[in-house]
Amino acid sequence: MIASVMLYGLYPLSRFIGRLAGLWRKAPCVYVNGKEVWDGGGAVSGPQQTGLSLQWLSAGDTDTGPDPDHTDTESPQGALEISCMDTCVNEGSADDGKAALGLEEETDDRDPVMNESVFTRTECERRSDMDQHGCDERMMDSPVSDMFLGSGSGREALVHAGSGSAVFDLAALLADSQTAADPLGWHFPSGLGLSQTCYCPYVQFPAGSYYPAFQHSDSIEVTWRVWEEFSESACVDAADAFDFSVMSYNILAQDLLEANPDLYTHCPEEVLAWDVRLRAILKELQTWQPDIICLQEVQEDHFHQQMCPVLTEMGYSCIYKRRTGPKTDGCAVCYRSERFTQLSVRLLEFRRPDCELLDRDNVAIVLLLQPRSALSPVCVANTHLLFNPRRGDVKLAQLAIVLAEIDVMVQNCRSAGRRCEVVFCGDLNALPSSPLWRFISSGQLYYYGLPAWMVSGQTDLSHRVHHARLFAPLWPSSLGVTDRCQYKSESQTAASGIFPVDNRRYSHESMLKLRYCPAACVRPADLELIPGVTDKTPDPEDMDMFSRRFGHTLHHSLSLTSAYSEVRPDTHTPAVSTLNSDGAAMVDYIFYSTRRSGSAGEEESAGGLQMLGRLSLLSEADLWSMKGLPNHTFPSDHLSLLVKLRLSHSDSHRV
Ligand code: KL2
Repeated sequence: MIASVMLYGLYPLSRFIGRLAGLWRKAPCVYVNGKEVWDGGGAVSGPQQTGLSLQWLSAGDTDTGPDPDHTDTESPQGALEISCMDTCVNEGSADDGKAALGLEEETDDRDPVMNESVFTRTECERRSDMDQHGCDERMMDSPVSDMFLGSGSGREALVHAGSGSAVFDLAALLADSQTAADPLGWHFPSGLGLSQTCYCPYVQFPAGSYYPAFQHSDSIEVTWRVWEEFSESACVDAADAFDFSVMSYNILAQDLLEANPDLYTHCPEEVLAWDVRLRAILKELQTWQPDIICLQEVQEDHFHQQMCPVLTEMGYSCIYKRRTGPKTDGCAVCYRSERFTQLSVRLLEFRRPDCELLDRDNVAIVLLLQPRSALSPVCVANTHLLFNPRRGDVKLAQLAIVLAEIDVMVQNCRSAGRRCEVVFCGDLNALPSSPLWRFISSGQLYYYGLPAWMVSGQTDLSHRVHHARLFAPLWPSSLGVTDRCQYKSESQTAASGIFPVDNRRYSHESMLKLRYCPAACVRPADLELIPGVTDKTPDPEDMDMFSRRFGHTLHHSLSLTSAYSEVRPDTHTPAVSTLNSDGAAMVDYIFYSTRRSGSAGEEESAGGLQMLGRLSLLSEADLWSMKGLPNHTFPSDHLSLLVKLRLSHSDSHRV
């Protein structure tokens, strides 16, 4: 009897009280490697998604794209060792390479998070296993870290101190930096931000249950960014194609970060330190090794002293263009020299002293790259357009200059009888579906009367009484760029403009432009009223016809598609590429030459690039569940964009 009372009465009661006490002690939340990060939002997955980035890594050096048979689901660490040895090591044995790349599991005795208050001993069981393997295997005393902190002795520091040959030791630095920056147990098994280990401290049965509570200590994996494959849409055999990857990444210049501290009040101080961010950025580049890297907000001194030497050692050739004016950052394009040669390059400054509209300091790089194993060149453009949400007029003019420069490269190729595909990357400071975005995607924009703030869609200023609006011409003809976003030919330059060509006679075209220009449509206050003549207001339909004819529509003739869509295809939540205290948005893009559709017969000669895959973006909720950007995983206030594109050889000779 007493035994029955104890079994059916006291035991459940004691479990119930115990569970209540447990709940009081600790809220049910998820820890990622020692940090409370996840409250139910975000993408949670099993290890199968890890395989996607492994496919990427293992296929990185070939032209054949990810191996569809590669379904390696072994432990992520082991898998990464294999794939990185394949892709990263140029010199030395595979073992040397593994060590040099710093891919051993890591540990750090200085970890402040590794204490009993965060993890119970049971919860840490798996982690301790990992740590034991990783202890002391990482490369120590990297001389490069000195250089990264600005006190090193330059390029020599990049060479591994102990090795006979001058083996580049970026990885030792990365291993060292990883452990210095990250808490014990934190690991990136297959790429930055991918498949981190999470610990779920409690899985509870409903209160009052007779069943004993699970003290569940298994880890789960949170895959923040997944590799999305589109290779099934590939129209061409891998053997008949040149596959290459492109990254666009605004890495947040440290000077800008420090100039706008209000944007980063949500961030713990340690994630804002440049040396920590630099290491994470380099680690990310090292992980993916894109064939072409387009960076924005690259601080000049950081680039020349720290990033360029490392990227050069990684096999990249780099081009840098600093902004004009006092701001210290700019754009960079780096390409893997073993895959491309450079045919030409243009460094663009948007500030034009003779043009009142173009008075901002943004820049762009446009270059023509020749793939080593393909016939036709690829034009790569990279820019960071003006931020100011009110100045859509300036953004459009800056964009038109980039498009005109791309057009020159494409036309030059055409006149040499070759096709030229285009990849246009950048932080455009404009939202998807904004007029600016639609202009790039559709090739035309009817802008007459459009409020300038509306162009980029960044803010809603409709409550304002006065709006600066867009009227023709958007920029003066002296800029030499037509409303088709092409440079004027000599004869066009001479014939254009409202002013007389020969200083004696107005051309018919000029007179028509005067008649229908906005100024001509404003009724003078003292205009004498003549019935049927001066009381007539222009017919909107007429206006529309004449606006279209006389330059109220902007065109371009490049056929471009955005690699990223507005919503995440899996969750249908808006995808964002940047987040700070002011909010989140998608402002970064990779546009690529569209494969023009036609009948089945025409398809083969349609040209264009095909997207084989891309690294997914995240939603705003995902990012806030990681405490916003930058965070311990993502070192900038932007996410990197990464796509894999296919250029087919069979199109190369077609123009
Ligand atoms: O939106 V950006 O961040 O593409 O990540 O581009 C600009 C802004 C960058 C270069 O000018 O500096 C940031 N409020 C918020 N962000 C600003 C501001 C501002 N007033 N000014 C510059 N930036």
